[in-house]
Amino acid sequence: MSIPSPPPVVLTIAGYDPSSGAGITADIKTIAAHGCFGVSCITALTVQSTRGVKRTDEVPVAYIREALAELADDLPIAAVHVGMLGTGSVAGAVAKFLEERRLPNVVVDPVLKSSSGSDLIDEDGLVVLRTRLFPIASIITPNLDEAAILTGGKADSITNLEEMKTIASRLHLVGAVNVVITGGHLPKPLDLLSTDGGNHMEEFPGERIDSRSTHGTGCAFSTSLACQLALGKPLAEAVRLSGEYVRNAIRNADPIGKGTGPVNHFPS
Ligand code: PXL
Repeated sequence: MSIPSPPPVVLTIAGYDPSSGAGITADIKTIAAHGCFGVSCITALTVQSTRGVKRTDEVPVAYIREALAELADDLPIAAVHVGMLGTGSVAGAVAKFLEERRLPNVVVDPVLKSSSGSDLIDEDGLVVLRTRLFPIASIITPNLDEAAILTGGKADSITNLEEMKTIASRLHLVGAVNVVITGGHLPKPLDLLSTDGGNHMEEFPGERIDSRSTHGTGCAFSTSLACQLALGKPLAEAVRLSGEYVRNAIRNADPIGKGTGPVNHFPS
């Protein structure tokens, strides 16, 4: 008889979306759907629904510091997902935690704005993201707009594969070790994985899915990636599986709310 092994513990460090489409409560659903055990640290509060973000509030930095230390002292964390950080002081506390603890499989989703256009990080936070979190991340997962803005460009400026490749190379120069740019909004959806300083690039074709239920796709992709890495999948395979996970979650979503509905992490 084999001894049952406990599921990998995945830590998500992210903001709170009360509607559970994005943020920490959605991440916990993603982690559970992968058979992992989710633990979390809230970085910011938002008031939002499927109709968009109405307000954001800070969480005390001392709370974040202590919550992260308590979890890391107790649990064998197999992967970390970092989402919305809100401010420079929060981002700094998260960076210090990751620099000191050197946890494996750190997936940093550089969340800049909500899909409804609200800023989810301040200018100081952006600096911490680029200078401290990118170098310590196993992989970063910007979408097209985030990738453009993080390299000094403008939203909506990346429209094809060649531009994605150029921007991925620039993200390595900014300090990222591995990069996956998610291109779900391209006419021909596609994710681009860039490793080895940009010397190796791999394309992962997606699929256009006509749906209003796309709230939380970025969180779902990056958290799924953390789970796949925690489960021991090689990076390229983990990226492919995360893309599939998100498409399946969109395809099986029920129409919930008056705006952009949440994806479904538990299709029946
Ligand atoms: O999708 C980005 C995102 C991440 N985290 C939180 C959010 C959002 C978008 O609204 O609210 C908490």
